[in-house]
Amino acid sequence: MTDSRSPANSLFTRNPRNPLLTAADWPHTVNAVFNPGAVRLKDGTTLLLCRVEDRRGISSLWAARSSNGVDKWEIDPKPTLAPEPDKNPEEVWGVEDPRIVWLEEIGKYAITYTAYSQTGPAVSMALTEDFRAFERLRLVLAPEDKDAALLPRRYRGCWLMIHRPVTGRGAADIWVAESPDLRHWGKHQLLLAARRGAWWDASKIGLATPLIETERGWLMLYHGVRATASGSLYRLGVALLDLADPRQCLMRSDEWIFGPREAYERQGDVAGVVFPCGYTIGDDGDTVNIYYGAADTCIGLATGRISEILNWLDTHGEGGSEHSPII
Ligand code: BMA
Repeated sequence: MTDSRSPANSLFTRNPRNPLLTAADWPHTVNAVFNPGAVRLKDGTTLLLCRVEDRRGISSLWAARSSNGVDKWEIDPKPTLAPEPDKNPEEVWGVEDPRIVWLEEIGKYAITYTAYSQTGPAVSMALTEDFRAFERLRLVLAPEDKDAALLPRRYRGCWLMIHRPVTGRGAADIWVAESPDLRHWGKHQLLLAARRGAWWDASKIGLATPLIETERGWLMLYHGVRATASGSLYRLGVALLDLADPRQCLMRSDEWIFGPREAYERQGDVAGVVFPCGYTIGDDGDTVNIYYGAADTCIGLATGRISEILNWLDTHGEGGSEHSPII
C-alpha cells in the first residue's frame, strides 16, 4: 500500500521490507520484539537495542546491528542488557523501551529505560561505550515514570532529561528535569500536556525518540494516546523546543503525523500501536529514520525529512507556550 497524499501522511514512508525484525529472527524462542532504541555508531553501523519480551512476559534488551540499517541484522546471541533482579530489585519484571543518546562530554552513550518494578514502571539509566559493558546508574526517577531521554549536552551547566511521570490529573504529560551529575534529578517542570476531549493525544502523551537537533530548535517526536472503545490508539505527533532553552515549547502539531495503518501495526499483541524509541540521521543530515515497535509485536522503519517536518509544522503547528493546550 502506498502512502496517501495528505501532507501529514506523506511525512514518513514505511520501508518496503517492514517489518524489519520479528520474534522469528531471534536465536531463542521469544514472544515479541519491539520498541527499539537506535543509534548510528562511529563506523556507520546502525545499532538497535530491541525490547525482547520472553514467553513469561519479562523483557530484556538485545542489540541488533546492520551496516545499512535495513537488513542483514546481526543479533547478539544473548541479552545485551538483561534485568538483574537480584542486584537491582526494581528490574524484577523486566527492562523495556530504551532511548539512547551519545554524551560527547563523557564519551559514553546514555541509555534510559523503563525498569518494571513491583511498585510500577520507573526510569533507570546505564552508560556504555560499546554496548557490551555497562555501568548501571540504576533508578534515576521513581515510579510511575517512563519515556525518558537525555539531551546530548548540558544546558546552563545541568543535564536535562525529558520524562513522563503519571500525575494526579487523570492524564499523563511530558516533563523535563535537571541534574548536575546524571544521578540526582530535580527542578521538574511540565513541558507538554496531553490535550483533552476528542483530541488524538488526549489520554496520555510521552516522548517517542530522543530529541532531534535542527537549526530551528529541538524536534520532539512524541506519542499520543487516544482511548477508544476497542483499546488505546498510539500515534505520533511533533513539537519544537527552543534551541537556547529546551524547557520552552515553541510549536506543537495539531494533527498526528504517523499512526497505525498496515496489518502489522493494526494486529498483534496490542493492536493499533506505533511506538518509536530511536532514530538515526542519514549522511545528508536531513533524512531521519525512525525505528518503531508495531503492535507491541515487531519492529518497523519509517523514513522522513527533517526539513519537510519543519515546513509542515509551520502550517500545522500551534505556536507559543502561551497556548493553552501546551502547558
Ligand atoms: C506503553 C508502553 C509501551 C507499549 C505501549 C503500548 O505504555 O508500555 O511499552 O508499547 O504502552 O502497549
